[in-house]
Amino acid sequence: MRKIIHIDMDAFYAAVEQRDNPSFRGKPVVVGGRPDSRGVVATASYEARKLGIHSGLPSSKAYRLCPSAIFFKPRFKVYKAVSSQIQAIFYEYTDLVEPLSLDEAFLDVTINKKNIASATKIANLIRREIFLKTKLTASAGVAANKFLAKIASDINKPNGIKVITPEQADSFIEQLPIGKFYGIGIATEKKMLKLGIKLGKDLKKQSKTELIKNFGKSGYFYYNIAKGEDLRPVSPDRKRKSVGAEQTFQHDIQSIKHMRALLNDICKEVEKRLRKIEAAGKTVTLKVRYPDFKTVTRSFTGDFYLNDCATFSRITQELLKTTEADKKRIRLLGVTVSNLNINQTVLENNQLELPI
Ligand code: DCP
Ligand code: MG
Repeated sequence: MRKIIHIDMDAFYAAVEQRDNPSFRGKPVVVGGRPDSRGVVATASYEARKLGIHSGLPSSKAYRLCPSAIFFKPRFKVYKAVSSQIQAIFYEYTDLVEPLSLDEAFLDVTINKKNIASATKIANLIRREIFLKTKLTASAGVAANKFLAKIASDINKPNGIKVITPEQADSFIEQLPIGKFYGIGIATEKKMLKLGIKLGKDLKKQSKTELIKNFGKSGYFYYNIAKGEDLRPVSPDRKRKSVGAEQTFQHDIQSIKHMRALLNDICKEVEKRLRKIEAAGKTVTLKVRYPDFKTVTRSFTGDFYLNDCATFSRITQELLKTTEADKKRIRLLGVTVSNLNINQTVLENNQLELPI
């Protein structure tokens, strides 16, 4: 049996700002775009969350919800420095560390450098050390796999810990609303609710065949997690080489105008994913698949690091002209950005399909 810990910092960017500006502790703090801009909230302090402010909300709306909130521009350099500090703490216990972003990581402590048998004890030692070194709080989830550990770390946030023992796993999953499942996004949640799958126990009742019929390959994954089974290893040190998004269309696309619009949507998603990991890249690759599954790629490499949708859109529209898009219909479009200006470890999700 494995011992997995998921650690996640509390209100990360906002907590750093409150730490460095003590007069704003205990007050609603928003980090992200200015309230008078078209930007969005990156995160909000727990005081601001009580008023309905959350990540992804337009900053203008956050301002309307709480005009007295203090808005901060993100200081990525500082957040990255804290991230290095907490990672150094993780490595004191194990080399099996898999960061998902600046503020969270999985650790496999089944065998660990300090020979501590209790994963709960390790998680609490790590949380204490994080606080001593950074003056910031973290929450932890402890379980026998990544799926459960990730969900657990959210339960007693902020500054909390939740252990899900193998004995508790079944009843925990049965009562879990489908939207809380790690790996089930909003689009899948909606689809499941339509099918009457509301809680883990409803998912558990589904046969493998039924799930695969409704959700394709992901059906296997849903089938297993409903039973609390997740064999994915904690994979350390995955160097991210590219960021991309692609979409297979329900019907093959014929009109060039329509292709351009879809391409633009995909570029938007690529921009979003790059921003999430604060990356930019010099190479843009367009992938086109025709109805007969023949797949071609076209690339462009520039002199500068790029990270915005408008530029990606312009480049990929040009690249599209060098394919047979005007003669054939198209089954799939994809855009990938590589030659990145970062080399950080992140979750293996760079080619997730877009929700249609
Ligand atoms: N972030 C962002 N845009 C999002 C989500 C998050 O820029 N849509 C940034 C800001 C967060 C950081 O990533 O501080 C970590 O994300 P989390 O989802 O872990 O959120 P927080 O750490 O802010 O809060 P929580 O206490 O819920 O973990
Ligand atoms: Mg966090």
